[in-house]
Amino acid sequence: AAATLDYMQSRGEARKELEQDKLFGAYKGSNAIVVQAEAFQNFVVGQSIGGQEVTPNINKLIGESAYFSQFYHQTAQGRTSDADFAANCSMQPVTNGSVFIMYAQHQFDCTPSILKDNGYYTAAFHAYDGGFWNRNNMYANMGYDQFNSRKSFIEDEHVGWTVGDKSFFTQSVDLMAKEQQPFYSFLITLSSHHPFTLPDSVKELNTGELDGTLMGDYLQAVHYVDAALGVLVEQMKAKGLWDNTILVFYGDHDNSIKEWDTFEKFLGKKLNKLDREMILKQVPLLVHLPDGAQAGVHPAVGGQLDIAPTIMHLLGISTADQMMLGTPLLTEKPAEHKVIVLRNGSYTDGHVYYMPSTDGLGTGSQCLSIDTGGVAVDLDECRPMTQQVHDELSHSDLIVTNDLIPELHELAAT
Ligand code: GP9
Repeated sequence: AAATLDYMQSRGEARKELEQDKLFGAYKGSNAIVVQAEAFQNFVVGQSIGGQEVTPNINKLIGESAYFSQFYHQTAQGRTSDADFAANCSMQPVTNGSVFIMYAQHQFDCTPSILKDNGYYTAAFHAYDGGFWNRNNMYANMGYDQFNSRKSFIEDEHVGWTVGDKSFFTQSVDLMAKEQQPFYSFLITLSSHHPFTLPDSVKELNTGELDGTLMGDYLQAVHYVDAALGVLVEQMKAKGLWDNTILVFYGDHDNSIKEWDTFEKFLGKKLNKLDREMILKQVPLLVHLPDGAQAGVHPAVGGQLDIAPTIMHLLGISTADQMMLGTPLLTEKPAEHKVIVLRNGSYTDGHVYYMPSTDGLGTGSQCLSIDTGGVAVDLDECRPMTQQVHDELSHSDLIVTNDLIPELHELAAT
């Protein structure tokens, strides 16, 4: 526990140093709405098919929001629940299983409880059964004041598994507008869940030669979710929430499609090993600030573990003493030597990307250059980061599986 405390305190010191930054507290007292979009991957952003934009609303939002073009999901078997845990608690999920199910009774330092301690009303919104991924129990433990699950929504427009994201967002903003401010709202979409079956009434994309393929259905689904995001923005503006709320939008994980030929047909190019990794591991991150500052493409590397520290940084809430692994992404200058660690042991600094061997013997490990499009480079290019990766994964495993945080807080207080 002492070694883990030392490591976690070093992560807190890294965030503490960044508190000198002019963006620390620049949006103090703002509301925060975080949208976790089901299977929304980065490769679709900015793309078109048959002359039609796949993500017109995101493309427009990039002009007035920070868009992180090299942002990674950090999920494993817990899929959507892993993304939620990583983004709200800034901790690596477990390799096998789901923290939400296996360790829901453990204590973590997560956004809902931290903001609640700072006067925020905190609510989660997900129009599905509250027991799925054990959310009822995990959300109570994370400190949410309210969890709006399926029973809080009218299914006036059924898309895929439940009410469509357009109506989900409209109904969620109606609920938020009645809440005390400042509030923290965490919304999980569902319309773009595999196998991406949308009713014809909501299909607005001409998928051409991909029509009838899983990729065509996926593009149709993300086009609908993008339109729903447009509805969310309009509803926020209509309720007077656009100019006093930080809006965060990110994808949770990949779309499970395995037919690489359909990716190549859509993207119009052959895909090398790095291209495939980037497609599988990158999701978009958009951060709209109340004054529209920081707009444009941010190439600095980031991951889902950085979302909670980023929100706290902007709100001026110190996380120096919180047991979190991430660092804020919106700072005057990007954090130095930042390394994004994925749960399977892959890692990147934004310039090289390390892929562990599948045989576990290290023989097939590869270090690929991102800067030169996937050229394999000497493993020594990646080695400087291995200690950071080992520390992040091993200390996180210990904290998550042993409920160390109460003990670490006690040790830190002595
Ligand atoms: C249902 C949904 C499942 O609540 O979150 O998503 P999944 O984890 O299967 O991607």
